[in-house]
Amino acid sequence: MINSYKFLIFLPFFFLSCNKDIKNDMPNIILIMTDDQGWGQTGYYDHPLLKTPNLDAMAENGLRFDRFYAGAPQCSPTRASVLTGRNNDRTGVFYHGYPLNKNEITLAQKLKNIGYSTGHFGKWHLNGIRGPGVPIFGDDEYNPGVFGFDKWISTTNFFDIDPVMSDNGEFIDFKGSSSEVIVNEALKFIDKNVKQNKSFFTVIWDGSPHNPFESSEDDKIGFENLNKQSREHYGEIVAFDRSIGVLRNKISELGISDNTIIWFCSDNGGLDKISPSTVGELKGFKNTMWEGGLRVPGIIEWPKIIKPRITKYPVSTMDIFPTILEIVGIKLDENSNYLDGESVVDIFESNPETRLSKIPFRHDNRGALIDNNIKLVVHDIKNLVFELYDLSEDATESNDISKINTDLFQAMKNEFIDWNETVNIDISKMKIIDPVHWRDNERYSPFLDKWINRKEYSRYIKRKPFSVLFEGN
Ligand SMILES: [Ca+2]
Repeated sequence: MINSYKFLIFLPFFFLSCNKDIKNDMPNIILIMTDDQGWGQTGYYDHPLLKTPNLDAMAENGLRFDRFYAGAPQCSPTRASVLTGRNNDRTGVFYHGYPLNKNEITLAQKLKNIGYSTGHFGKWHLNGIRGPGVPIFGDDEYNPGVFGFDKWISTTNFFDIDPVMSDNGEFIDFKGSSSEVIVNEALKFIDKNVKQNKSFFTVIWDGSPHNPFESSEDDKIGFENLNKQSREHYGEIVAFDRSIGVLRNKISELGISDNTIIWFCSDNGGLDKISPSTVGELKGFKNTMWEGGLRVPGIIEWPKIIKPRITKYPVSTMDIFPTILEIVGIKLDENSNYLDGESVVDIFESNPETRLSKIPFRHDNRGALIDNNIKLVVHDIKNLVFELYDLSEDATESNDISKINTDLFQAMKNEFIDWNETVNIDISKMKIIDPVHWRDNERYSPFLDKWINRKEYSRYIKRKPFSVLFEGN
């Protein structure tokens, strides 16, 4: 056990040291993430109804990942994996709403340390608060500022039309579609940094197309024959796509496109009960370890380095942290936290056949381990219930090959069990903080009268303050 843990520890550093020549003079970096957009929900995958001209243009101008994985099949856990390069359970974010452990070192902190201006815009969901998004207090001990963001206009969770958001602690009522609001605010931040000749790191975490589903009449054109919730949900993706156009146009207008990295993905797989299917032909939906729960749209655009291409190389949100550190020349050392992801800088300019390290997942007592086309699915970690699939021949995960590939199955199981033990060790060292709903947090009491008529809040405010039975994630 100890030996394998050591091996795992040193693996990422080996890969980080491989590629030196791509090191760049502090490119601008923009990370964009949608909330609950499934793998099948883009125009570039020939969706039967949805058109996403702006995502399509981005894909045509960048590297399109056809096997991009959210670090977990759920929102907060994946967000933790983006900021840390680590499996969510290691960071204390076991389920939606859990706060990010304060011992984590985030990408924002790393980039701020070398002179980047850092900003977060939109859904945060790493501060231990559940329920539909409310603005975050300036002295919240888990706010984006605590984790390295200089500027933040953020909510605790998803947000919709005319959101109330927190501008570094000041509560502000905004007007307009949620995607438009955060992109416009992010662009003010970007514009200011460009004028000051400062490199920026901008995180835009959208609240669309998460429920409640609500979109404008214009954005629902073409979806007339869908049921109401599908129509509104798809309309939200149209609005999000338009915001991508606004963002890319402004970046171009500012003359910084060439050396600006824009990395887009979704935070978990698509939703069931929406039609047409949110996951294309994949199996499973959000909250499952099937491909439909984990695989999401992903694109990176960086004209200076990346020539337009499509890749089937498997990449996950846990790779974002080490990839960006390599790009900006930050080295990890023995005091760094163990990473579950690795730098994928190599695939920007070449097309490796296989990925050397495996991609591990663990969430809610379930897991997965992906070794290129081979996928171990862990249905129950405590009771060791495993299956094995070959995605190259079985994209819908219908044919469990564990009984006919017993050696491979055993090796994958052993590797998962060893890795899982390293996560248990990290968890045993931390203080676990359970999330609470804002309705049950007395700091929000003074705002309840003012917010009682807001559609997204009213049903929570009208009930008595005790733990809710249902909230989104
Ligand atoms: Ca989500």
